[in-house]
Parts: sequence; C-alpha cells; structure tokens
Amino acid sequence: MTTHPLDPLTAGEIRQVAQIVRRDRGVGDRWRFASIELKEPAKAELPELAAGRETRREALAVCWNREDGQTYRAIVNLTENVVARWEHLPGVQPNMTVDEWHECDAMLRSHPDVVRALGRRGITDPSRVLADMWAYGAALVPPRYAGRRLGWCDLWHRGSERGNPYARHVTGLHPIVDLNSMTLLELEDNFEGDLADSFAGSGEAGVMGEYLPDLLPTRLREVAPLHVSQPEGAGFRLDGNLLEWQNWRLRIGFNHREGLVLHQVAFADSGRVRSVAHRLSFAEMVVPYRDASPDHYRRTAFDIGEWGLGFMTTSLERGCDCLGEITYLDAVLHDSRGEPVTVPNAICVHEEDSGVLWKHVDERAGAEVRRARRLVVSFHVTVANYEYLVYWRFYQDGGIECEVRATGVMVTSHIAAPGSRPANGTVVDRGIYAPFHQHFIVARLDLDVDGTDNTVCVTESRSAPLGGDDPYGLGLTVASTPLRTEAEGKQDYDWGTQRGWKVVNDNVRNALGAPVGYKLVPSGAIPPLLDPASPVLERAQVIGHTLWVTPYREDERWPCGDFPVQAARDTGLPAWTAGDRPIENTDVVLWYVFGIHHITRPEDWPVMPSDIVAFWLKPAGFFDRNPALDVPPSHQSPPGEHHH
Ligand SMILES: [Cu+2]
Repeated sequence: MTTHPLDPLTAGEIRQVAQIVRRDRGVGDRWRFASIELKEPAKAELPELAAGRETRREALAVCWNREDGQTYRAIVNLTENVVARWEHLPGVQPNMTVDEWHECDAMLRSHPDVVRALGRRGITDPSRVLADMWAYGAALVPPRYAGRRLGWCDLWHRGSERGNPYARHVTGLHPIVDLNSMTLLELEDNFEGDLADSFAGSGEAGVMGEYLPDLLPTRLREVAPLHVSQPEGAGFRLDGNLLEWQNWRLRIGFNHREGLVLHQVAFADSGRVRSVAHRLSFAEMVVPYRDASPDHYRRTAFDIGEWGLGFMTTSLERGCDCLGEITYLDAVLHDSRGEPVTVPNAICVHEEDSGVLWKHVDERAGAEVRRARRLVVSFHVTVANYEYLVYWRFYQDGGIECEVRATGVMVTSHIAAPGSRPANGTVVDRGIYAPFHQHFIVARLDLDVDGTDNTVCVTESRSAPLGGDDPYGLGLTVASTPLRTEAEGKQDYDWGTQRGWKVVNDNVRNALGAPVGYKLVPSGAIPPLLDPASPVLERAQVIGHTLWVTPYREDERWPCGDFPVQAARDTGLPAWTAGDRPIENTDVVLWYVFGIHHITRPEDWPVMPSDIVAFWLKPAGFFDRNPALDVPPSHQSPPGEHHH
C-alpha cells in the first residue's frame, strides 16, 4: 500500500520528526512537544504528489522549552530528513497536553496544602480525588502570573472506588498551577457556605450521581435483543484511507487538533466523479459557562484549540458504539516527548438503515418504495467530564449530514446556601447545580462544488404583496444574492426568511441551465448572547456570526487563532477577514457555527442523554433530478418467514 500525500503521519514518521528536531535544534529533555502532524500539501500541489510525480512528506511540529517558556514551530521535511523551517513564537502558549493534565493531577493530590484543605472538608483519601485542569483566557490571568504557562483546577471526589468523580465537586477550592515548573502557585479556598457540606462527600447527603449499573439504586429495565445483520458483509470498500461506498468516495484523515478530517469528498454521477468538498472538519469548539461565580467564571473551554479533538479521541467498541459490519481505523498521535501513541479503533466506518428514501403508491402500479441507507464515518471524544460524538453521514441522494451528540457528565458545584436557587444554572440534585453554558462548534467546510471556483449565495424567501396580478397574496419568491467580499460573508441565521447559503459553481451548469450547487442548511445555529465587550467574545469572535466565508489559504486553519491558550484576542477569522478580500467565483472556505445552547435540566443528571444537533449539506441543482432513482428495491423476508 503506497502512502497518499493526505495520509496522516505514521508512528515511524512521528518518531522521525521528534528525532530530527532534537538532533538539529537542541531540543532536550526539558522540552515538550505540543503537536506533531502532517503538513498537508497545498491544494495546488496535490495532483502532482498524488500521482507520484513528486515525492515530499512534511510535518508540522510545535514544541516549547519548559526552562524559559519559549515556543517554536518547525516544518520538518521527512523526505530529506531536515528541519526546513524553525520559527520562534514569542508570547505564545501552545496547546495543553495530556501529559500535563496527568502530571498536574498527580502533583496536586499529593501536595500538602491540597491534602490539608481537603482534610478540612472531611476528604482524607487522596486516591479518590481527581484534579481537573483547565486553561486560562488572558483577561483572567492574575497580573502577578503574566507570562507563565498556567492551569487552574477543579477538585473532585469519588464516593467509592469506581464512583463518578464529577458528581462530587469540591466547591470553592481551586489550585492555580505553573505548568512548566509543575508547581502549585496558590490555592484558592473561598467557599462561602458550610464547609462540611461543600462537597457531596457522603451518601447521606442524598446526592445520586452514579451511572454504573452496580452503583444504581434501581434495577435495570428489560430490553429485547435487537441485532443488525449484514450477511454479505459491508457495502463499502476501504483501500488505505480511501473510502468508496455506492456513488460516494472520500479520504479519511486525522490529526491531534481536528480529530477526523474528510478529504476529497466526491460523488460519481453516471461514471463522472464530481467533487463536492475538498476538506471537511471541525476547526474550533468554544464552550463558555455562563456563570460568573468563583467556581465557574474562568470556565471557557476551547476543546479544539486548547486540548485537541484528536488527543481526546477514545476507542470505540463493537456492538456498543456502532452496530453492524464495522470497520475501524486506528489513530496515531503522540505524547509530549514526541513518542507515538496509538488510539485503537478511533474511527468507525459503517452503514446504517435510514428509513424510507422515497415512496409512491399508484392506483395501478402499486407501491414503489426504497429504503434509505447511509454511510457513517464517526469518532468519539472525551474531554474530561463531557463527550462529543461526531458523525458524518453520506446519503444516497447526495446529502451529507453532520451530527454531533453531546453526552457525559455536566459540570456542577454546590449552591452557597441551602435551598437557594442559582440565577445562572439549574439545581440537578440535592444542593448542587449545573451552570448554563453553550457549546459552539465551528465546522470548516472547504467545499469545491465541481471544481474550486465557487460563489456563496445567501438565499432568502420573500412573500409577494397582496394585489395586482396576485390578488390572493400567494407569491413566494427566493432572492439569491451572491456574497462578494468577506464583509458580506459574515452571515447570521434568520428564521423569518428561512435564510440559507448555497455554494454554486457559476462555471458549470446543470441540464436545466442553472449553475450547479450545494446548499448549507443552517440547523443547530445558536446566538452568542454575549456583551460585545466580553473577553470571551474578544477571544472567539467567530461565534458572533453563524457563517463566515473566506478565500482558501493554506495556512488559515484555526478560526480563533493558532494558539488560543491564554490568548487575549482572536487572531483567526477577524484578522484574516479584516482585509475584506473578494470571495466571489474563487476557492471559498465556509466556517459554519452551530452547537448546543445548554439550559441544564435535572434529566441531564447524573449522565446526560445525548443532546443532538446537526446540519446538512444538500445538493441544490447539483444533479439534474433525484440522484437516487437507481437505488434498487430491497427484498428482505422477516426472520422465520419462508416464501415458496
Ligand atoms: Cu452542555
């Protein structure tokens, strides 16, 4: 199997990158690697590289020296075994690492000050304590610690060996840690309620925060078995990272930050392979907690820019996470020493039944019905207490659905006074509440509809005024307005006009004479509801609009900037779009902001039933008619029934 230029780095290549940087740049034991990933070739270079007429594998690595806190970014040429570029990045904090999270947890659990503070609350077994480390935004860093690499922490306590730590918040106790020296800088200890009651330390408190069957006070209900059977195997083919299913073909990619990446998504239309998207991924996730109390005011997570969906990816299990004929792909990441780490079964590929695709009952011809099937490419991430399950689904009619399920355990803390009702959250168990928060996800959609030169049009429905040749006021028109520059490309959701965005290629016409297009159907859009002066919005201006459109640039990847950790302002989309570049009939990238406005409920406790959001990319004049007319009828006898 030959390597495709978009294939993620192998374990060997990751090791080679670390070795080259150590050898040529004096990167020693006191350094950490924040990230090592494939440097994807620019779009224009891909054809030559893919055809093998050129060979070049490059990697991007970010590392820093813990002694002086200085950060460097390297481009490593693996083909020539050299550092091609070495860039010092003063004033920048790289992404958080899993190693720091674990080292911080271990350090705090054995720190005498922490042990003493826990003891005052009746917590004496440090093996049942969990320190969860979060990153800062610049505006919240105490001035005396400016310039340091910082983490602030929550402490949690398990009620039993396998108990849920996130059910028992040690409210009002927050260590602040220098991550480079891995030392405790200070221990905030400021709970204003009754200290003995400041964590749900005992069953007597009446809190039920467990979800393991043996820790539940109730018996499990009875459920009849349900099996998915594909006796002839799966209907897709995976050749290396190239995935082919019915008319769809795409390449699977993966990196530490975006997790799953879909490359070169195309649809074979009567034998003609037509491009739909060059690259689809999640580029940022911003989760502001909307509660200014001491426990929560710092809690704004950038799960992609700070932690990385790839680094947070967890292994999937057959029969639980996915049903049917499953093919799994492993993901190869690395630790902060630059040693490769494999996540087995990180990406799932499988087919699902999806109800009725189309149907009609004719008086003479009878019923004609087709079942829909979809190809699902998915991965799951666990970011401490929360999980995000990401599903990209490809349908037989040319539709692409991107669904996210949020589940896991909500962040909670104790109410200050018994019986009080918090203004910014919901009481979910005895004496504890879950603050309101929002999950903004930024999908980076590099669509190439029948080629690179595309235009995004905003489409809006309008009603005609009553009168003239429309005496009944029935007329409904659709205004389709091309977005010409980046300023026009900043778009907001509008239910009143059923606003949507159509990506058209004016250079290619369908059989009906209209430009071919794909429509971004804006569901799951949520408003920021933040004061324009709020530091959260300053760091994440992307969430101020539902859609941004930019011309493709190889190095414009991260909408809130390359390094959001401890950042003061957003150096991504607002900086790029400041020049108001033209976006008409060119290679456009769409940044779609959607997510979950999470007004917490008691039913979300102690583990959340999946909250589901999705958006769609649907062909709109891309095909000349329903592209799923050729789907054959399915004949399936119910088990036990025999036809003669
Ligand atoms: Cu939530």
